[in-house]
Amino acid sequence: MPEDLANSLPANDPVTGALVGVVMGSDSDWNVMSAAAELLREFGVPFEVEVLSAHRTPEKMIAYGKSARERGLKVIIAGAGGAAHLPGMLASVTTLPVVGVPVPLGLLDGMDSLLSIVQMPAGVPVATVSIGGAKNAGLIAVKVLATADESLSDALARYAENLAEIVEQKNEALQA
Ligand code: RP5
Repeated sequence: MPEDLANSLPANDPVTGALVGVVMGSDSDWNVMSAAAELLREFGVPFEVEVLSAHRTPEKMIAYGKSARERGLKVIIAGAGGAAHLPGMLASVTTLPVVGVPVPLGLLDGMDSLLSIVQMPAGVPVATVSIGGAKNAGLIAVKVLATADESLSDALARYAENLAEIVEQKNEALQA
């Protein structure tokens, strides 16, 4: 793992017993992908973080995808920018759900990333979130895990209630 990425990881980032793999094509994607890690940490979901490139480290990427289920992962969140082939290639070698995060780069505002992740052929789905939508990718992973975990389901309900409360507080502030 690149040193600057390692340095920016949460101090209590759990590496063993991970249920979610947060992977990205480059350490330069971390400024976007860290939102997924933060969300998972907020819900207490063990996760791992890895840089894997469909183009620069293709064999490592395939090995990661092929071993993910047997290593205990339940969901993979994959972010990439530009010719963003990482999520789709991982989806092609694992039965786990893959959530794709289009990372915006400098020139095309992330439309290139979005289209190259979302336009998968029938039979090989990637659950694609919005451009830069790593937080929602984390929430989708939590929701998948919550199908078999009542405490996570309760935590998601509290999260939704909190969102509603924030809206009400903003409404009250507008009336003041
Ligand atoms: C993609 O190329 C990565 O996911 C990243 O978004 C983009 C640029 O990578 P770097 O040149 O910054 O390493 O594969």
